[in-house]
Amino acid sequence: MPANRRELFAAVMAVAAARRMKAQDGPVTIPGKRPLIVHNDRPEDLETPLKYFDTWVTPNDAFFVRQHIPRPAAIDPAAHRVQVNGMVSKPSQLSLADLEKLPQHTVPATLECTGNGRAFYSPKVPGIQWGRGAVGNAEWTGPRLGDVLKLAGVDASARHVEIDGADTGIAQTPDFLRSMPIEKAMHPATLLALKMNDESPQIHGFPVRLIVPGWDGTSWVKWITRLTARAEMSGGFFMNPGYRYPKYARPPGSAAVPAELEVIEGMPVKSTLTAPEDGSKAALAPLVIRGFAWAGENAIERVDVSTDGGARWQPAQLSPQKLPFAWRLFTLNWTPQAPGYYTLLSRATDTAGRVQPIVPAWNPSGYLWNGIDRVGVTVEKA
Ligand SMILES: Nc1nc2c(c(=O)[nH]1)N[C@H]1C(S)=C(S)[C@@H](COP(=O)(O)O)O[C@H]1N2
Ligand SMILES: [Mo]
Repeated sequence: MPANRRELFAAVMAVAAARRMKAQDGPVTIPGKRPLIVHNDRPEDLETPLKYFDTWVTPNDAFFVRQHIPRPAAIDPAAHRVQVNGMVSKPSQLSLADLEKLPQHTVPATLECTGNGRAFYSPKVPGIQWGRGAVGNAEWTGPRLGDVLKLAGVDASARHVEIDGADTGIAQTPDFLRSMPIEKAMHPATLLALKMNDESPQIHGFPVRLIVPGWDGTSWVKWITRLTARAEMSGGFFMNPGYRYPKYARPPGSAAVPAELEVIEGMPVKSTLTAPEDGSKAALAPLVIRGFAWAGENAIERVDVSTDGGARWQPAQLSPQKLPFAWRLFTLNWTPQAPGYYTLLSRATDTAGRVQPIVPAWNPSGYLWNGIDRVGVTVEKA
C-alpha cells in the first residue's frame, strides 16, 4: 500500500476503534465500582447515576471519578512516602505509618468536580459534559495537613503549599500539580485522608489524598507524594490557565479575558434533584421528590421546591446534618392532582444567605454550574 493509503487506512481504523469504545457505553467494569456513566474510560472519568444518590454518605463503589491523566500504577503502601519540603526547617519523608501515628480526624465533606453540570450551559462549552453526578458526600479520615506542616517546622513566611500526586503528565497533558494558600492548608478540616467512609480510598487516591472541605474537587489532590511550602502560588497548567473563573461575567459565548481569570476557591450554593428523574413517568399517586443541597464552606439553611414551574414554592424537609462542607438531603411529599407534564424545581439557600440563581453566570470553561435545578415528569392516570 502506498504511504498515503496506509495512513488513511490507519485513520479509518482509529475512528472505528473509537466508535467501538463509545458503543460499549453501558457497563464498562471498573474494579470495585458499580456501573457508572462512562465519559472516558482511560483515564477514568465516571459519573454517578442519580439512582445511587439515596443516602447521605455516597458509597465508595458509587462515587464519581475524575482523572486528568492515567492514574499511577499500583502503589506499594509499605514503600510509599510523602515528602515535606520547601520552606520548612525539617524536611521529611513520611511513611503511611508516620501519618497513621498522628491524631486522626474525620470530616464529612462533599466533593464536587468544578465541571459538574457543564452540560447545562448554553451555549455549550467544550469539556466533559457532566450532568448532575460529578459529586458525592463522604466521611474522610486522616491527619490534618496543618499538623504535618507544623511538624516539619513550616516557615512563618510560607504563603502557599504545593501538592503533587503520583500520577505524571503524559503526551500533551502536564503533571497534575496544585497549590493552595497557607490559611486553607492550616485549616483544621483540611486533611490528608487515609480513609474514605472507613475504607481504603482506592481509585480515589490511595493511599493518601487531600481533602479541602468546601472547595471544588480540583484542590483535592489524589495519590499524594509531595507537599512543598512556598512563597508563591504554583504555576503549571492546572493553576493557570486551567481551573480559573472570570472575575467579571461576560456575555455567554465570549472568549476568556486572561487578566480577569482567578483561581477557584470555595463553592457556590446548589441543590440537585435526584428523583423523579428528568423525562420520567409517574403514576397519579403520592410520590416523593428527592435531592441534595450543599454550599461550600457554609451549611444549608433551606431548600424550596416548586411543582408548577416556579409559580409557587414549598419548603422541603431536610436531613438533620446542618454542617459546613457536607450536603443535606431533602424530600418533599407531593400528590399531583391531575395527569399531565410537570416542571419540578429546587432552590437552596445557605446559612450565609446565598440563594441558588435561576441563571448561573456562563463562563468559557463551564465551571461551577449552580442553576436552580429543573426536571420534567409526566404524571399518568394509574
Ligand atoms: N493526582 C490527581 N489528583 C486529582 C486529580 C487528578 O487528575 N490527579 N483530579 C482532581 C479533580 S479535577 C477532581 S474533581 C477530584 C476527583 O476526585 P475523585 O476521583 O476521587 O472523585 O480529584 C482531583 N484530584
Ligand atoms: Mo474536577
